[in-house]
Amino acid sequence: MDKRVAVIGAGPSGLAQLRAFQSAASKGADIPEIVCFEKQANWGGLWNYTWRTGLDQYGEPVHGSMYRYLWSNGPKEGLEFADYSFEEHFGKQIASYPPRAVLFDYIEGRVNKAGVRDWIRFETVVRLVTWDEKTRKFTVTVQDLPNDHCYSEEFDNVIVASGHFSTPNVPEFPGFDRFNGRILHAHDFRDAREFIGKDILIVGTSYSAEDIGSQCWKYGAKSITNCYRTAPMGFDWPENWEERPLLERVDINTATFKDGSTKRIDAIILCTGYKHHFPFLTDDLRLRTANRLATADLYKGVAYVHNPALFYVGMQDQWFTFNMFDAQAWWARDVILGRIKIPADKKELVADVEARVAGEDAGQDSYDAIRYQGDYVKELIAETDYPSFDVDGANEAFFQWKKHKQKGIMEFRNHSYRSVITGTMAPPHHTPWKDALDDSLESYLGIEETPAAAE
Ligand code: FAD
Ligand code: NA7
Repeated sequence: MDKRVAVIGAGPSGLAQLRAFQSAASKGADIPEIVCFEKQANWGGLWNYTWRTGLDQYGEPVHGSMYRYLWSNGPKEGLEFADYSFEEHFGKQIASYPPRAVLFDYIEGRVNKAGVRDWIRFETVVRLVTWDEKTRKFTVTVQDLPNDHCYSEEFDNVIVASGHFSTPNVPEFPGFDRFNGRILHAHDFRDAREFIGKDILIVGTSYSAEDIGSQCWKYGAKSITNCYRTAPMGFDWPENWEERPLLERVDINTATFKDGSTKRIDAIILCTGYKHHFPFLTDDLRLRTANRLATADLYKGVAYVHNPALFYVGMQDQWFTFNMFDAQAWWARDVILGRIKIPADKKELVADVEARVAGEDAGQDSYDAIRYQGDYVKELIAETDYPSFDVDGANEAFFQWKKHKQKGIMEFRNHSYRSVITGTMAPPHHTPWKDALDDSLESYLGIEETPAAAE
């Protein structure tokens, strides 16, 4: 096949795309030339931890938003690859909420096995993508960062897999310029030990707020206060954690909230979400969407309605992650291979998006949202040869997870669930989450360090 396909990003979504094409090739399909551009020096996307914040060694915005001591915030049974189980990777079943390093190892295991590393040009940032209506090709301009060299190449398809939890949404509150403490966004949070003994204010009520607050609590912050714009999280928090209405202003070291109450604080962590940000795409190609399950302008949640030669993988808000990226990547692959036809009439593409938006809006609660995204995964899988798996079973793991969080927000990670890929029950972890201060792979898997390694 003389087609060329560019994949932007080698995080879980981009790697799913590479694995999808490699899987087809291994079954005898004639596949296009695949070139994946990754601005970091290694793959794994957000799971590739960096201590850096701000700008990297080349002056590029640091992609990483993950922090030390991060453990999976949902059960691994909800994200397991259908073609590469945890048991296949680790040689045994492991507990249900692995720390970052363990999940990185798992993500890497599948693509090492597939042998696709050579398809990736690392430390190469995509600067500009343009479309030529006459030639019906994309021109992708990149910068090879170590060699400080820019060049352009032509492609028949572009798959954007650059993630959307990297460019922070940073609101400002009155008095920030006079606050006598640190103000940071979750994107720049790295080590909870920085906040030992401190009174922390967290703005926001979603995953980052819950988890960064829990980290700070676990590693010894004096108190956690989180404030909400819409509604409190409502968990049964430890006694040194409270929820207040939204911040109104800060004065030197005091926060004043919408209900007029005040609190002395040492640091403010803005857990206020992220922006879909694609500075490398021209106006006609750039996805503009809110962070939701039914993204704007993506037919089947993947093909860009204004130019279906362009695909976006992983742009939805996420209950399902790795297995959903797989479902999308297999589907995009099959369009490119000519196995799936996208309707020629744009009205049909737009109608598909509208139906997805209406479907999401009809849901009443997060249980409906999980089912909705599960149904979406099922829909895509049914159209490709991605191994089918028990999506309802994965939904069930999410439902249990939500119940476990309600029961004990600092204990939910001590629970275990059954794999929907191998049917095996996960063992309980050897140490309760709140007491497990070492987040290394060795510690989690119970691997004894050799004396040499420990030195
Ligand atoms: P990313 O992982 O963001 O990867 C995108 C890649 O694109 C990066 O490698 C980046 O360097 C590259 N890139 C970006 N721009 C360019 C460019 N211009 N040129 C070249 N390369 C580029 N999910 C879970 O399932 N479980 C969890 O516990 C979990 N915890 C999370 C915790 C945090 C703090 C965050 C922020 C997210 C978490 N997620 C979690 C969700 C996460 O989004 C997914 O797990 C996954 O990382 C998304 O993969 P991705 O490939 O779409 O994006
Ligand atoms: P989310 O899930 O997008 O949540 C953003 C939160 O920030 C949410 O609670 C918002 O409140 C709040 N927010 C946003 N803007 C403001 C302003 N201006 N003022 C007050 N509050 C605001 O982002 P997360 O970082 O928590 O999670 C993203 C991913 O990272 C997720 O997949 C996890 O796995 C990890 P709202 O409810 O809209 O009032």
